[in-house]
Amino acid sequence: MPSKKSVAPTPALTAEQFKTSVVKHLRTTLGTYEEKASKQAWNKALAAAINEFVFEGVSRTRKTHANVGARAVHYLSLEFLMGRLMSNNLQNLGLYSVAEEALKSLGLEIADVLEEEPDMALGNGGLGRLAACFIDSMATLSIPAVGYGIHYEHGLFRQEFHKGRQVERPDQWREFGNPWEICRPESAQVIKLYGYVETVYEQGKLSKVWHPGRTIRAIPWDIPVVGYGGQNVNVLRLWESRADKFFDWDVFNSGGYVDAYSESVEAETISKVLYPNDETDAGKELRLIQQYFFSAASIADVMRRYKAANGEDLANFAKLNAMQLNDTHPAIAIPELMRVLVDEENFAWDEAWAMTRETFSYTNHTLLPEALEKWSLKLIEKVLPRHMEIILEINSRFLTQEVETMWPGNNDIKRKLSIVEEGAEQMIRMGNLSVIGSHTVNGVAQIHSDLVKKDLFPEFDALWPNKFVNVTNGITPRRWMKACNPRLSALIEQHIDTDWPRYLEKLTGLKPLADDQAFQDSFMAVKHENKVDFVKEIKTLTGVDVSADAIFDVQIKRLHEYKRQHLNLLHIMALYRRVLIDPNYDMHPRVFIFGAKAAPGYKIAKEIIFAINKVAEKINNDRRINDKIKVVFLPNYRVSLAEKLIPAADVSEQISLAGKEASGTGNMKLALNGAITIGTMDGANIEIAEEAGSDNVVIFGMEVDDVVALKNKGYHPADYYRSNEELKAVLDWLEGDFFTPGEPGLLAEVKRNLVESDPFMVLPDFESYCEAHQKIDALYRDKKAWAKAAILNTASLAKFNSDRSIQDYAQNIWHVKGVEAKS
Ligand code: B1N
Repeated sequence: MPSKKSVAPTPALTAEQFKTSVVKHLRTTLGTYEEKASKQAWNKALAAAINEFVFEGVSRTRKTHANVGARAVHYLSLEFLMGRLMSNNLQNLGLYSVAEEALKSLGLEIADVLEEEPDMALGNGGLGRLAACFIDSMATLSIPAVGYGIHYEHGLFRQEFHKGRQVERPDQWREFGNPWEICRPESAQVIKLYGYVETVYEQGKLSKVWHPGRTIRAIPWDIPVVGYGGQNVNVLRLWESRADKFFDWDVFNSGGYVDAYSESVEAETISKVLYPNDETDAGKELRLIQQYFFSAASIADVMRRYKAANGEDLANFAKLNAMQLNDTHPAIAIPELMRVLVDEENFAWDEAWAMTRETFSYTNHTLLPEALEKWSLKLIEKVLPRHMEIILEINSRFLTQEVETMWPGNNDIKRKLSIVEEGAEQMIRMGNLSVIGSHTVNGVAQIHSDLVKKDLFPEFDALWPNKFVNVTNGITPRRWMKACNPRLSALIEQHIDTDWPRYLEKLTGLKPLADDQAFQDSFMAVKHENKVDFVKEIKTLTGVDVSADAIFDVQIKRLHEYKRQHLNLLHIMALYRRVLIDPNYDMHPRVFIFGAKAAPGYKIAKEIIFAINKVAEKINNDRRINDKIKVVFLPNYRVSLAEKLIPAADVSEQISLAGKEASGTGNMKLALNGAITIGTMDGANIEIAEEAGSDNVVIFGMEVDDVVALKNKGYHPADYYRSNEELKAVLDWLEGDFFTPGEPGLLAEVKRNLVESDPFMVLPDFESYCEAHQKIDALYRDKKAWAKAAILNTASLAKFNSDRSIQDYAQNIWHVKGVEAKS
C-alpha cells in the first residue's frame, strides 16, 4: 500500500469550533441570527469564518516575501476569470470537510450555501481563466507574485435565451458585496491622461514634461489567492477608477450640484465594464484607456513597493521584478515603464531600455488577424501624447540600429517589423511593440508556438533566435478535479497518495488499473452518478428531460466560427435525418450539450446559437426518434456551470479548424475528468493525444498543412456542398421552415455563410467528423474499452497541470524561485 501523504493541512480545528466561528460571524458580522438568516447570510458568515485564515495568510506571505527580497512576478492581465472562490478556498485551506460538517450540524447543506456565491466573471474565456489558474499555481508554488487587473463593476454579461436568441443582461456580481476583497486606499495611484508634452532645456539637458489634460484615481482592491495547503496566500490586485477630485466645488457652489458629479461619472466608466469580445480587437478609446489605466497603476505600485524595500536607487529594479504581459492588452506598460524611468527617474534612454527589456515578457494567445491589436496613432497621440513619442523613439532606434544591422537597406523588412503600420491611417502594432520590448515571447501550446515563429513573427525569430519559446497551457487540478469532482477524487484517493492535487504526476499510478474490471466499474459508476446529478441541472435550466444512460457529448467554449459549433450542429442534423429515414438506425442514445456566449456584436455567432436552439427544440419534441438524440443549449455558460458539467461529460468536442485554436484549456479539463476527446490536430489537442495515447482520443479532419494546401489550391465550399448528398440535405434543411414552423428562412444565413464563404472550412471536415463520431459510438458500446480509454485519459494528464506551466515560466522566462511563507 502506498502511503497516503497529504499536503493540505488538517487544521487544528474541529467542526464544532468552526461552527462556533460561523455562528459568531452570522451574529456579529452579518447582524442576524440562526432562526432568521437567509442562505446568503450564511454564505457571508461562512466567508468571514474562512477569511480569518485567509487574511492571516496574506500578512504572513507578504512579510516573508518582503524580507527575503526575491525576484517577484507581476502578471498583468485585462482579464481574470475567477469564478467562485469559496469552495476553492476551503479546499486549499484543507477546511472543506470541517465546514461541511459544521454546516450540517446547523441544518445546512454546504452545496446550497456555496450556490449563493455569484461568479467573479471578470474575463471572457480561456485567456481570463488561464490567468486565474496561473495565480492559483503561483500561490501554490510559493512564488512571490501579484496578479494585476481591473476591478470591473460589471463582468461578462449574463446570457438569456428569448425564443432561442441570445439576449445580454448586465452582470451584477458585486450587487450584495464581495466578502473576498479588501480595499487598500492607502495604495491608491493617480493616473494621467490626455494633455500635451512640453520640451524643456535645463542645465544643458533636454527633458520632456507631460502636462495631462486630466487625472484619474486608481483604487486597489486585493483579493487573496490561497495556495494549496494554505501556507502561501498571494493577492490579485484589481484597480477601480475614481474621479481624482470628487467635486468641482466651484460648480457645486454655484448651484450646479448635478454637474459636479459628471466628472466623477466619466472617470468611473473606465472600470465600469469588461469588453465582451473574445478574439476581436475592440479598437475603442475607452478600451485603450482601460489598458493604460491598469498598466500605469500597476507599474506605479511595483515602483512604490520596490522603493519601500530598497530605497531610491533603482539599480536592481529589473533584477527584482518580472512583468508578464498576458497578450498585448497591457503592452502600453512598455512605453509607460520607459516614461517613468526616463522622464521621472532621469535614466538615460539606453539604460532605461535595457531595464525595460529585462523586465517584460509577453505571451501570445492567438494568430487570428482580427484579434491582433492595432491602435490608431492619432488616438494614442491624443490619449497618451508622451507615450506616442516614446513608441516612435523605440521604433526608430529599433529600425535604424537592430534591423539595419541585420538586413542593411532592406525596406520591405523594415516595413514589416515597424511598430507603425503605414496606410490610409497610421496604426500602432501592439504585437510588434510587445516583441521588441520583451526579453522572451511565448506561445501557449507547441504547435501554436511553432506557428508564432513561422507565420506571425518569422523575421523577429531570425533576428532574435532565442526570444521565442513555448509554454503549454495548464489548468489547476485543485479546482478542475479536487473541488469540482469529489467522487472521482475520493476514488482516486483509495488508490494513490492524497497529495495528487499538488503532484499530479501521481495520477500515473492509476494506469495499471485501467484494465482492472473492478476499478473500471467504480470509475464508470462515478461518471454515472455525476451524470445523474447533471440530468437534474439540465431539467432545471432548460426543461428538457435527458437520460443519464445516454452519451453526454459536450462542447463548451465561446461561440466562434473557428471553434465550429456549426460543424457539431451539421452532424447532429445528419444523425437526426438518418433516424427519420430509418427509425431503426443503430446508435447509442446521445445528448449533445452546448454552452457558449457570443460577443454581442458578432452576428453570425448569434445566428448559430439561434440555429442550434431551433434544431434542439424540434429534435427534443420529435417522438419519432425515440429519445435517441437530445440537444440542450445551457444558458449563461460560466465557470460555476463548467464545474458541474465537466465531471459529467463523456465526450469532449475540440473541433476547431487546424491552426486556429492556440491551445484550448477546456480540452484539458474534460480529459482530466475522463471524457474522450473528439478533436482536430490543433492546439493542445495534439499534446493531449500524445500524452493519453492516440488510441484514447478520436482525431479527425485536416491538419495545418492540409488547410494551407487547400487554401493555396483555392477553396470552394460549394464543391463540397454539391458532392456530399447528406451534407447538401442538411444544409438545405436550414432554408425552409422545418425548424422554424411558419417562418421559413430564419436559419438561412447559417447555410449561406457556409456555402458561400465558409471561412473556417467546416464543409471539408464534415465527412471525417461524421466518421469520427461513428468511432465514438462504437467505442462507447464496448464498455470495457471505453472505461479503459477514459481512465487512461485521467491517468495521463499530469502535463496539463498549471503548476507545470508556471514552473516552465519560472525557470525559463522569469528566473524566479518559490519562497515558502513562514509565520
Ligand atoms: O487563450 C487561451 C487559449 O487556450 C485559447 O486557445 C485562445 O483562443 C485564448 C482578445 C483573446 N486568445 N486570444 C484571446 C481574448 C480576449 C480578447 O479581447 C483575445 N483569447 C485567447 C489561453 O491561452
